[in-house]
Amino acid sequence: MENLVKRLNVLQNSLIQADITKLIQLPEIIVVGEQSSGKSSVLQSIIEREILPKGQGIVTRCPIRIRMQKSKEDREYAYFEHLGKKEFTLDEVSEIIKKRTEELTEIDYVTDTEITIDLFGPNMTNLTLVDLPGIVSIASEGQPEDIVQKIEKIVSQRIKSNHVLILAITPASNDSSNSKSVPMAKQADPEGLRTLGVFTKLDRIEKGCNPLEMMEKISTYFKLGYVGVVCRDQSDIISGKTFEDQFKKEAKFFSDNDEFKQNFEIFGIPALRNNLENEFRKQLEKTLPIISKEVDDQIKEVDDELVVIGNGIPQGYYLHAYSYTAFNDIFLQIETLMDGSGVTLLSDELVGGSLFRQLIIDFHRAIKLVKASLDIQEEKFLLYILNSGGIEGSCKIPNGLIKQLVSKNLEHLKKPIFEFLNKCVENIVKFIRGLKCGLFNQYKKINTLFIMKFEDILEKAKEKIEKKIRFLIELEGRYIDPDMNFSDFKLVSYIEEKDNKKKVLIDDDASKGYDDLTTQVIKYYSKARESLDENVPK
Ligand SMILES: Nc1nc2c(ncn2[C@@H]2O[C@H](COP(=O)(O)OP(=O)(O)OP(=O)(O)O)[C@@H](O)[C@H]2O)c(=O)[nH]1
Ligand SMILES: [Mg+2]
Repeated sequence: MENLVKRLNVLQNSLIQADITKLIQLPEIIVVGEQSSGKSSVLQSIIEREILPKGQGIVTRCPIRIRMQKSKEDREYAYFEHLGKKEFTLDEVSEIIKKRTEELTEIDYVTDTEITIDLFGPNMTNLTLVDLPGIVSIASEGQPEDIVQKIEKIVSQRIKSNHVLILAITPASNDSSNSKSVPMAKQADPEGLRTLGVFTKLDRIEKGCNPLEMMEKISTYFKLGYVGVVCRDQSDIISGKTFEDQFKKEAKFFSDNDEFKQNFEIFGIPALRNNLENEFRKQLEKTLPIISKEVDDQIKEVDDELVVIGNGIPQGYYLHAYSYTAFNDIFLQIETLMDGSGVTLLSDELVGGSLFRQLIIDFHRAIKLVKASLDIQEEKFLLYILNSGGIEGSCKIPNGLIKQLVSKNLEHLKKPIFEFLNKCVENIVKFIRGLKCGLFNQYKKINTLFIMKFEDILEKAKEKIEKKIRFLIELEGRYIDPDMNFSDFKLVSYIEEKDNKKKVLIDDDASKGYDDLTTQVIKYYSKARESLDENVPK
């Protein structure tokens, strides 16, 4: 047991020095219970040393870890983790805890920052005990509103690890069915496999209550058993009653009571201490190998990470060469993914160059599917020609009309063109984000910055391209080839009917003109579409 505790403390010191106590929780005994239920009194009675501050209200306002160690020297002394190698007498401990508590709780009324004390002495029991602030139901005057939740959080965080033995304190002076420690312990240890029940203040049980019955009622949960104790009350403390006196008084109290006497093994601080030593030893034997494996696993994880991280960035002249090689690696990767030589068997979808090739094929296909439509009624067409001829009249299809209709049709091409642009941009981003290289694995921030910068440039380039697309579409709509043939046609009739209803009569020539227009628009549109299509290489 001594050896185990020594190993445990060495391990704990290493964890504290490496600042990784939160990663690996070591075996310890933690007291849980409501405010003033007697948690500190129980711990102190186990330690048999007057070291914890006493008083009214919330006395314990931060976790206090006490590591007891049997030593060969014939004297007792203490070290505080926050005070380094300085040695203290046990009489000084209580005051130092008080002072440190005040320092730690200057801002927050209660805190999770702990005080760690090492106690050494020839008669010390090898245990690691942690005292916690007491659970409260409401905030009292002068206490912050969120104190209830804060304390609950501190307690639940501390006891959740499977390596912790929970000492669930319930004052027998109150109605035990209202125990606050049991529900808290149940959250962390639902089956009670690592929880020991402690009933305090058995000397304060109201007349007419049957303590044994009351204890048994809630004790089915405690698989490690339960113990009833009597610690010192305020008057005992004021009158300077020693622990020896306390244990004598406690033993007399239990032996004087017929019911308690019959169940002697579950009463008194000595019974609790025996029980705890046993359970703590079992816990150490059980958990130290698991912890050792946890440490090994974490070392392996860190080692693997170190391999990935590699050597640091060189300085001075070599930095240029390093950056050049690193970025060259990235561009080489882009190049090989684009030409297909860098593709591995691992991909289960189109990647790199082949993906962009597919996007291009889809684009050309989509563009060809957008057909021209005339979108003008024959009557309107004739009216337009009549009106555009003015007083002199016209026998030609005006260029303006063709331009208008071609432009209107070209507008429909914007959808597939912009869709293609968006898909390209999306896939370029995906492509860049998926790049793997030593520099990026090693320096996540450089990777993030590279991607951010790249996306920034890409966004600006996309805006420029969008502008250019709009410009090209507009340009195509404006241009009419003077060498293209128009067939002449005669506009014959536009008369009013006898019933005065306006109606356009179309004869053969007029229909021919309309057909001509259709042909011309389709011709111009197809040429314009082709020319736009050619902007994207096949
Ligand atoms: N009569 C009697 N008084 C007790 C017993 N145990 C503790 N007390 C008294 O109850 C009061 C509170 O005890 P503490 O040990 O400070 O209680 P705590 O749970 O640590 O309190 P907080 O840290 O404030 O949550 C003190 O005055 C103790 O002397 C007991 O078994 N019998
Ligand atoms: Mg306390």
